[in-house]
Amino acid sequence: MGLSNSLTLIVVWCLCVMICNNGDVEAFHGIYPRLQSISVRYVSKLQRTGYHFQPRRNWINGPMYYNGIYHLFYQYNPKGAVWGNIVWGHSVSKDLINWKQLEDALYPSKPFDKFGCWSGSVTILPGKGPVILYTGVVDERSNEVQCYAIPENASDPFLRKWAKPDAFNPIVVAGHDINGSVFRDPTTAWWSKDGHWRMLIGGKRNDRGMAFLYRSKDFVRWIQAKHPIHSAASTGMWECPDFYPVSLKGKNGLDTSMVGNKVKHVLKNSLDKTRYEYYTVGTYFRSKDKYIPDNTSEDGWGGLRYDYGNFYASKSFFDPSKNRRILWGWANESDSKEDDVKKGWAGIQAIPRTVWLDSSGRQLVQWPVEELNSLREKEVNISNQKLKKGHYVEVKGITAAQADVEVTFSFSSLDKAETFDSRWVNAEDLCMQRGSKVQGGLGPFGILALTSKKLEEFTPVFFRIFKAPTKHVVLMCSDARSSSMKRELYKPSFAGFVDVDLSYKKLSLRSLIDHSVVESFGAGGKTNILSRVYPTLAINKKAHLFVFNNGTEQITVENLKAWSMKSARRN
Ligand SMILES: *[C@@H]1O[C@H](CO)[C@@H](O)[C@H](O)[C@H]1NC(C)=O
Ligand SMILES: *[C@@H]1O[C@H](CO)[C@@H](O)[C@H](O)[C@H]1NC(C)=O
Ligand SMILES: *[C@@H]1O[C@H](CO)[C@@H](O)[C@H](O)[C@H]1NC(C)=O
Ligand SMILES: *[C@@H]1O[C@H](CO)[C@@H](O)[C@H](O)[C@H]1NC(C)=O
Ligand SMILES: *[C@@H]1O[C@H](CO)[C@@H](O)[C@H](O)[C@H]1NC(C)=O
Ligand SMILES: *[C@H]1O[C@@H](CO)[C@H](O)[C@@H](O)[C@@H]1NC(C)=O
Repeated sequence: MGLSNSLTLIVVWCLCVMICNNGDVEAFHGIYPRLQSISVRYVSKLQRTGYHFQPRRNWINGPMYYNGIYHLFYQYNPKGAVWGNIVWGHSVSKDLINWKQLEDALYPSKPFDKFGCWSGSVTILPGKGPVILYTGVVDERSNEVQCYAIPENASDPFLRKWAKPDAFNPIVVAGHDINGSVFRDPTTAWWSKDGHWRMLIGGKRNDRGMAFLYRSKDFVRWIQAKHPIHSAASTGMWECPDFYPVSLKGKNGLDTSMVGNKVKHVLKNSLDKTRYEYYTVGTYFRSKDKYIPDNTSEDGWGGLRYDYGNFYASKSFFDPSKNRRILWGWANESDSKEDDVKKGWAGIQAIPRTVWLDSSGRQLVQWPVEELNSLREKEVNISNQKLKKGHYVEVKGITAAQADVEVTFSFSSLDKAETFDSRWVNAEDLCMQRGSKVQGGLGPFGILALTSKKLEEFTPVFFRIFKAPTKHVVLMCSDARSSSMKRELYKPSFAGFVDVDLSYKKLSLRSLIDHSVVESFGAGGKTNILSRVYPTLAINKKAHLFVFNNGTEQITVENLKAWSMKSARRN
C-alpha cells in the first residue's frame, strides 16, 4: 500500500526546549540532575487527568498524527518526572481522544543527536510518505543541527520504527551567520511550484527573534535563504515556529502547501522569554519569500496569543480526513518540581483544537475537536436562569471534577459597564486588580469550576465588560488565586481581552474541567485560557460547579449544558 494513498496526517509536536549555556540552564528550562532519573514506583492518581492526554508517567511536552491514524510524538523523559533524557515518545489514535502507547520513535543513537532528540515536525512527501525533521543536539554545549528520520517499514500502519539514514544527516548545520545553540524546531515543509520544498527553523540574533528559511529540491540537501522569512526586534528566541495557510472563508483547514488568493498565512512562535505563544495573521509573498503581518495584527509582545494560560510548544497539522487544521499544545504543571516527582508525572496535552480564521480576518478561532463529544455522558441543563448580583447557582447532577460545560449568558443592557482606563493594557494585571471578588457593573459573571462545598477553593472563569470612549472592552479571566489551599503554587490570574460583537448582548463560554485542568474557550473560541490548578478539597466527588454573577446588572443564563465526561483510554 503506497503511503500517499492512505489518509495521512502527521502532526508533530514541538519540543520546546531547554537550552544549556555553558552547562547552565536558561531560566525556565530547569534541569534537575538529582531528580531527572529518580525511578518512579508510585504514580499518584490524585489530580491526574481523566481525558487530557498524558503518558503513563513522567514528563511530557508534545504530540503528532499519520496514515489514517493520528500519531502523537512527544518529548518524553523515560526516567523521571522532570526534564531530561529526552526521547520522542510515540502514541497512536484513531479518534484523537483514545490513545495507545508504542515504543519510542526516536532516541539519541547517532553522533548528530547524541545529546538529545529535540522537537521537530513531520512532512508527508507525496508518493513517498512521512519524513520527520527534528533537532539533534551534538554536544554538551547544546549545539543544534537539523536531522531527518524516515519509517523503517512503510507498510507498518503504526510506523513503530524510525531510521536516521547516515546519508545526508545532519541535513542542516548552522551557517556562519547563525548561532548554533539557538537554532531549532524545524517546521512542516511546504512545496512550491518552483519545485522547491521550504521549511523554517527558529532562532535569534542578539535579541531579535527570527525564523530562518531553507529550500530544498530533494528534501535532503537544504540551502539557507538569504533572509529569514520574518523577524521581530526584542522578542528573543523563537521556539517551535509554525507557519500555515488559512482560508479567508469558512472553517475548513488547508494543506500547508496550499496557494491561492483566498488565503492568508499565520506565523506562530513560542517565545521563550515569556513562555507564551504569539501569532500574527498576514501575507506570504512567495516571490520574495517574505511574510508580512497585516496591520491589524500586532507583531510583538502586545500581539495575539493562541491561549492566555498554560499552553506552549504547540504544532498544527492539516487533517485531510475532515478537512480541518488541528492545533495541539502542551500544558506544563503549575506545581513544584518536587511535587511533580512525587506525583510521578508532569505535563499534559491540551485537547486538540480545530483552528480557522475568524470572519473578521483579524484573528483565529479555536474549538475542541468534535470527537471529544463522544466522551460526553450524563447531561444536565439550565435555561433562562436569572442571576442577580452575588448569586450563585449550582450545576448539579454531573461529575464536576471531570466535565464539559457550555453556557450562554445574556444581559439586557450595556449601561452598567464600568469605565475602562486606557492604561489597562495588560489583561492579566487587570484580572488581578478586578478579580471575581471585586464586584462590578456588567460582570464579573461566569462559572466557578472545581469548587469546594464552602467555597474555600474555586477557579472562577468569567467575563467583565468595560466601556471605553468608542467601544466596549471585554475581559476574560481564569483566576487561579483561590483554586487551592496549597500555598506554594503558581496561581496566576490568566486573562485576555475578547474581540467580540456585543450587539446581541450575549457572551458564551465553554470549559473542559478535568481534575487539574480548566481549559476554557470564550466567545466561541476567540479567547482561550488553559489553567492548571490543584485543589485539595474540591477533588473527585467533592468538586462542585456553579454559575455566578458579581455585578449589579442582572445576568441571565440563557442556556447551559453540562456533561459528565468519561475517561479516555490512554496507553
Ligand atoms: C513491515 O510491516 C508489515 C505490516 O505490519 C509486516 O507484515 C512486515 O513483516 C514488516 N516487515 C518487516 C521487515 O518488519
Ligand atoms: C549564542 O546563543 C547563546 C544562547 O543565547 C549565547 O549564550 C551565546 O553567547 C551566543 N553566541 C554568540 C556567538 O552570539
Ligand atoms: C491597513 O491595510 C489596509 C490594506 O490591507 C489598508 O486599507 C488600511 O488603510 C491599513 N490601515 C492602516 C491603519 O494602516
Ligand atoms: C436537558 O437535559 C435533559 C436530561 O437531563 C434532556 O432530556 C433534554 O433533552 C435536555 N434539554 C435540552 C434543551 O438540551
Ligand atoms: C463576589 O463578591 C463578594 C464580595 O466582594 C465576594 O465575597 C465573593 O467571594 C465574590 N464571589 C466570587 C465567586 O468571587
Ligand atoms: C509552566 O510553569 C510555570 C510555573 O512554574 C512557569 O511560570 C511557566 O513559565 C511554565 N510554562 C512553560 C510554558 O514552561
